[in-house]
Amino acid sequence: MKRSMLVLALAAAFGVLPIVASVAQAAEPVKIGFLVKQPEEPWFQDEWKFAEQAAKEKGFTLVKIGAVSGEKVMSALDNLAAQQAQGFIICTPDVKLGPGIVAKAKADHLKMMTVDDRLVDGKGNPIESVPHMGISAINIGKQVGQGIADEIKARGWNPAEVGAIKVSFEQLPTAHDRTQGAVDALLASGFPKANIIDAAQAKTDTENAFNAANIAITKNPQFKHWVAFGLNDEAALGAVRAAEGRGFKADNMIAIGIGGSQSALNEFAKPTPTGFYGSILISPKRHGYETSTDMYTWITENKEPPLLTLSTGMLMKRDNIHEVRKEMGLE
Ligand code: FCA
Repeated sequence: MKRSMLVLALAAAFGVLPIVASVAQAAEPVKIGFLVKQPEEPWFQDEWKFAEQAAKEKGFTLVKIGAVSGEKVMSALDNLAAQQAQGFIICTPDVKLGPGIVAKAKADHLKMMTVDDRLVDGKGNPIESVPHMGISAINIGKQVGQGIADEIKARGWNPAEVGAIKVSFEQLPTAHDRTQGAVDALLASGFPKANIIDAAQAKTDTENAFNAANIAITKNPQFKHWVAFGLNDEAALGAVRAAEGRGFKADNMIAIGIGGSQSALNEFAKPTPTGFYGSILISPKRHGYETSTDMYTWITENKEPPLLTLSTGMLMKRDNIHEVRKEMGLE
């Protein structure tokens, strides 16, 4: 403090104030955008919450933006540039926007990082030059499939009488990989391939999963029990609600989601168990806090984040919520 006053006094005395002013400008306040494709989804609210925590700790401004379409993304980036932001983190509404987003970020002089959904180029290959934090989708999918297979066994169900609803969203690579992992684990456990029913959802929310699962159940009256999985908790919940509507309650339904945020916790908090048996808890803390901190370090120290980070998950059920949340650093 004293020293800076001395510098100012000397500067004033020697008439070099303009130089001091430009040095001060060099340490501009840091502003980082955090764009998410589905702001109403609890997972993304958690990511924002942890990004806010990083902002408070490091002293930067976080600009939270719900970017539900390509147009919104593009105008948000111009807006961020106009507000003198230096970088952003994005979970894009469509991974195929990849080349357009990269070009826009460059034109707007914004550093960029992706989270959850990795951008693809014109050929559908991941854009590897953009630092990304995602989940190890195949492995987490396998945890889903294994959890379901174990529970089928524990209940003594005959797999021939069990239908599996695969709520799919093939246009998103991480969704493809997650459900593929679940299928792989189910098949490895001896589950019949013919009993896996594809239920394609039009959007990754509960309502669209409900519609897709409802058709799958109606078309397959031969099954006595059902299991279900999809890319997130919303997908699994949609299938659970559809099954309930057809009379398949907790005794006859085993669904495991992915996420473990408020959608799953609300379901577990219901006094009577539902068909939503479990969720693979993934880390909104790493995805929100770590990405924002990485971006801050990139801006302030010019240290680029690792190009690819994949986070892991743990099976959370009604009876181990607190253990698992503690283990993942959430409690
Ligand atoms: C995707 C899904 C989200 C969440 C995230 C980690 O973006 O759509 O629900 O699972 O990956």
